[in-house]
Amino acid sequence: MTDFFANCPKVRFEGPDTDNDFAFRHYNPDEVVGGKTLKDQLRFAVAYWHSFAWPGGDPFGGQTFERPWFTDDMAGARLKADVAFEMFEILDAPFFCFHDADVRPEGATFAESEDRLKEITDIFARKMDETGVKLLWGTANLFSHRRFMSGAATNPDPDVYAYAAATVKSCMDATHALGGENYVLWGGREGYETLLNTDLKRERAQAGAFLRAAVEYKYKIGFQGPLMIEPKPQEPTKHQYDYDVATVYGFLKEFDLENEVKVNIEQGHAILAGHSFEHELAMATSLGIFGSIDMNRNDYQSGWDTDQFPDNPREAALAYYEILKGGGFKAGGTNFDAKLRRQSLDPADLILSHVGAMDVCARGLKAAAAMLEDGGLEAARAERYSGWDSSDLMTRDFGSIHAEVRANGAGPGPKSGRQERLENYISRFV
Ligand code: XUL
Ligand code: CO
Repeated sequence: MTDFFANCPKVRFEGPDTDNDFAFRHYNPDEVVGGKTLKDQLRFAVAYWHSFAWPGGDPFGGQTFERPWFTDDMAGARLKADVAFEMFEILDAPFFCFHDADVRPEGATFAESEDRLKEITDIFARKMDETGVKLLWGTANLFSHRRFMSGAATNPDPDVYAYAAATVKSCMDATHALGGENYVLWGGREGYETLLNTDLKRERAQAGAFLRAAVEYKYKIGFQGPLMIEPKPQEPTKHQYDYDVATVYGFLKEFDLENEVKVNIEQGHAILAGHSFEHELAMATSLGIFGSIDMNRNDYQSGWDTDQFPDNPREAALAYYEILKGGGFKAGGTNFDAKLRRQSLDPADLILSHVGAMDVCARGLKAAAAMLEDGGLEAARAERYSGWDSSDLMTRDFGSIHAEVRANGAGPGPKSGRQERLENYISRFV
């Protein structure tokens, strides 16, 4: 045991009336909602990078957090792993997610970096065995190191493509060895700063070839989980190729990968793309590529990716509504790709941020399940489109339609979309 969380008791469900900060008010992992326990519906994961590797910087200032493991050596990496698993146990978090660069210091060579990753993932394997915590997904950090400044798969230099491919192979191996349930590819710097120096067509072809090689490697090693792309429109680059769900789907279609790769959708990225989270979720479920979520919001005023813990039950309800309507999570889950505010220095802040987020998600999921069971939204939708149930228009040509419309006189009368009525309906459940 480390003493990092010495003042943080284990968090348990105590119900809405408790005044204990270190308690869940709404997340009772054993409560059955929509046919499954909340633990199995929500499948919470802690993100290693923001909770344990992020130093607290922003564009105007550097590190604010002082963590005893910020030593950039393997002793620090081992201490970080100890503290991380202590936090998973305090929260009873069923899953975690990590990038290679979160868990080990960079080595002097590729081989040294890979050996260090292996040493830490061996420690993870033992700790996962002892605690029952599982890996929701693994991923590679192909964006922080300066070698990736002009992209990874889409780099103009083929040697960087090779380094990125070897890195993804090592991270897929690590994820597979740990029984990870998914593997994520977020195209950190797969985009451009200026079109003036960019060959769009070539870069997209490189990204397609890279993704195909990842899919082939998945089959080669017998990895069962989905590969997932995480869409994001911009930041760090001015334009990212994986802009949003619809763009990713077009990309997958172009390279014949739409049946092989799913999406990990982040609320903050949806907002950056000018969408709502539920729009991106509905798009993915309707296209059959929904995989998992990163449940972290952005600030609606600041216009950049602030990665904040969710605090809005209504937004959570609308998101989980789309997820449950689509059949719920399969291999995916709810990852908190969220970081503390840089003034939140205390170890307790790390715990309480997750406690609040887990409660907000539980409230959202319960409201979503109740709305689905009630069926009010689906009934209203079915009623709105009911004219199509008996219509053959989509199989007919313009000539016959035109003749019929001419013979029918005045034409159709508009009907209310009833938006406010539906918004009031949501408010009944949240
Ligand atoms: C960046 C982001 C990443 C991915 C994993 O905005 O969301 O942390 O989730 O690389
Ligand atoms: Co994310």
